Amino acid sequence: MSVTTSEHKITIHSGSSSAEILLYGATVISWKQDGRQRLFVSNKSKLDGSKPVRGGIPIVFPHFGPNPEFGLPQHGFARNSTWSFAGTQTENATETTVAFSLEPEGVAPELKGKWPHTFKLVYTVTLTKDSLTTSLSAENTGASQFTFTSLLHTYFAVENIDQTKVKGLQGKLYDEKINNKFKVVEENELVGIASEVDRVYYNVGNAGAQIIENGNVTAFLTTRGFDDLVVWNPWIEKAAGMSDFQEGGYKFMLCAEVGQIGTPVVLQPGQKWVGEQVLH
Ligand code: TA6
Repeated sequence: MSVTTSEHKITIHSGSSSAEILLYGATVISWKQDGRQRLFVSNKSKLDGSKPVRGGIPIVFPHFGPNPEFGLPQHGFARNSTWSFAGTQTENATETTVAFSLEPEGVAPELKGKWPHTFKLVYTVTLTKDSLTTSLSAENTGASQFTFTSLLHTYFAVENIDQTKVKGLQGKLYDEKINNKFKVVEENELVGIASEVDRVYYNVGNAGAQIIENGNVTAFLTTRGFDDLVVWNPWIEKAAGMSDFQEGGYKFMLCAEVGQIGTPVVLQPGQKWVGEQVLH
């Protein structure tokens, strides 16, 4: 049970587990259990703050996807900005929690002011021997309401995407723009990945989803505050087109991303929203 701080990164331990969080984007870039890395981070990813991390758990705020209205990059500014370390909240025999915060003055200089609202984000990372919980709160500290969408863009490490399925989505409605599919009912108990998949599943519920590899549950996530779940694998061509995606990396990753997308959050002045995921 320890917390180690460096100029750019916080490292926490709890039992035989560890996690590393960059101040840049408050991005979790490592989560190990007994030495086993649970998250995929491309070996060509930039970790120097020059661009969002290609892997780990990037934070998406104040909008999921492109947002021409404010001239912000895809997925907003949270993952492109250097957050402040807000200290250790818990450090005991079973869990360690560290906190990070971002307010308008902390937004990356080239993006500052583009989103014309006053806010405070607090992100906590809680590590136990068996789980990683990441929780985002967004508070409206201004004088007028604002609307946002948000998502935790978790890249799970998998042994082989060909042997990987997602369970928990049967009966849910999804959109998949790349294939011009909208409001499709997921009929499969197990969703396999055999080409590019980029789906927003709506109202998945707190029970979240499970990742099944070779018939075994190798990861599962639960959530509160995030209604939706994005499933993404860029597959061969899309991955090859990304300079920071390692050669063949698509085979060893699957994004299962809790998000609040379908019903944007509207915050009145003084109101706070919280969204959380628990990864096992
Ligand atoms: O994971 C959903 C998604 O919106 C995909 O469409 C893909 O663009 C992915 O995010 C990664 O986005 P990025 O901006 O990190 O390349």
